[in-house]
Amino acid sequence: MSDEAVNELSAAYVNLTQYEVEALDSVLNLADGHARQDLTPSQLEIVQSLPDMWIQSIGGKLSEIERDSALQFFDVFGQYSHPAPGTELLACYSSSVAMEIFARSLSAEGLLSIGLLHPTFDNIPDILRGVGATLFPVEEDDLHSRGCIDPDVLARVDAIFLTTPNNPTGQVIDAPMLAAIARQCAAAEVILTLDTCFRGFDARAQYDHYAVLRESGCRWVVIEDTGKLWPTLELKIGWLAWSKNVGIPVERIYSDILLGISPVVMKMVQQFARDAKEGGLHALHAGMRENRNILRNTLHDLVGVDFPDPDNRGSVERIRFSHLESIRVWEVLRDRNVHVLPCQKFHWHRPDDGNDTVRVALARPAHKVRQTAEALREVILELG
Ligand code: EGV
Repeated sequence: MSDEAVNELSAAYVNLTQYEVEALDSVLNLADGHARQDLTPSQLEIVQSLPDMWIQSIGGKLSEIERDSALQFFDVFGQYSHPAPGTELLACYSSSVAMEIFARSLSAEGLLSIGLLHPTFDNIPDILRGVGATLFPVEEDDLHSRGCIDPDVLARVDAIFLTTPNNPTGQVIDAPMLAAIARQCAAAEVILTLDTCFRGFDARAQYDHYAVLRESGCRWVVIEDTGKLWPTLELKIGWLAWSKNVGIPVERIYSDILLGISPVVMKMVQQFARDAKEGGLHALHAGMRENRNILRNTLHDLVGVDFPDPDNRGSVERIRFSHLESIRVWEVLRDRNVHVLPCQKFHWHRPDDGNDTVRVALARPAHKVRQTAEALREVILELG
């Protein structure tokens, strides 16, 4: 394909979500990172008890329902320091809504220079730019080889925004590195923001982040998500947590947008988190491992095909081609009603970095991952 044709094809789509929307009605939708695997038997029981949760919620004390839900969720993922004195927590309809509230809170204080991880899912730069922010890339490879933020970036910004585990690479910021970054942010008086939406998939991301953040004394915001984990048909919570000393009006902006989310959803999240603790998390990790193996094993012998994220344990996997344009692979697959994502738009600062990769969602029934992998194999051989 000519450069022109490639640019034309990807310019026809404004963002990654547009590709995802196009895939929603397809049987082989491996585009979006939402959870679409089958319910386990014990999860199905929770779904069947939703009418009871509805009735129990009527007249229930909202603050207690919210506290119990948060405690169960933070506990199962190792965030034992939460809640702690000096911290706040509010529930949003989704993590993107939480990010929007965070972004507007920054802008209310004129804090509009933000260092953002590169690459990462493109609705994050879009939300931040939507409130007028100027973005500075925090290059992921550089971040991990340094073990901290580039001082040149740190000096320019009011806030740092990092996704861990990252989407789509799966890279995790470990505890020593988080401590180093938090100390840097404390010293530079920069707000440290973490998006931990994919935390649940990776035990390496389940050390107690809130203890590290508190220890550092930095000002921080964390966005947690229940939406990527469990197949709950878009019923989910984006938790927005922050340190009381954060210095931006998070609570006021939240109140402009939301009074609160449904107690039914809070109770549902609590039950899915309890189930995760009682074996569901183990099953979730095993399911992702199985699907990742299916994809890798189906394609591993093809010349010019590799997997750039060997350590990724998240619910998405990138595939890289030495000799093919990702947009062409995406297009031919789409014409067969098989949907994945071309990766250009994850690279919000340098889209060409994604010319050779596609992302495949793994939170699907195994047979759909297998059929998609087989279709990918055919397409790669045909185009090659
Ligand atoms: C992924 C899409 C938007 C996002 C999907 C995602 N949400 N656009 N508000 O949830 O990796 O596919 O994160």
